Amino acid sequence: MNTRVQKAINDQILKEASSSYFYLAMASWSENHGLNGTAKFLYAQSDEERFHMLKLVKFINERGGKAIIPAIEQPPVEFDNLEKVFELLLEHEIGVTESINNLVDICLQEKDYSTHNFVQWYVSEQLEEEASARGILDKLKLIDGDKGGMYMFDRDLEKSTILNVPTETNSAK
Ligand code: OFO
Repeated sequence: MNTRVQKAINDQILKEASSSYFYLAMASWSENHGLNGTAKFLYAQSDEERFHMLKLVKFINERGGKAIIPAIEQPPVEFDNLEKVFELLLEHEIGVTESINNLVDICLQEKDYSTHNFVQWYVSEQLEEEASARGILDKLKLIDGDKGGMYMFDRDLEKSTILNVPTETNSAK
């Protein structure tokens, strides 16, 4: 496997693993603040990021390269409020998009077209994830801390998580 591409994918493994841990910390914080629907959503996001990581690990290994399972920094324990949680999540996803774009660039520079093709899945995934985080943040801004609004928000997020539970056909996500 091209060593520069392999190094860039290994860097991405760390990013996806850190995302998974970051969202796990957010899920746990939400659960401790009575936001059970939000916690369910964030636990599912955390699982999704772990899957993104795993997909990269397998991609490298199946091509005769060597995937590196990285050490992960401890994520925060406390968050100011729920709006802050989703602001951080969006900021984080924007950073992940940048690093996916960088990976695409490296594939093109190295003329590694099969990895380039594989990485396109992450390009579309990032579009979806950023849009979802922006949508949630817009709702939270509208609610502006109103208790009734927060109750409905939490319930709606739980419903959307149940609807998006992976099935046999969409488990490639
Ligand atoms: Fe949302 O970061 Fe993975 O790809």
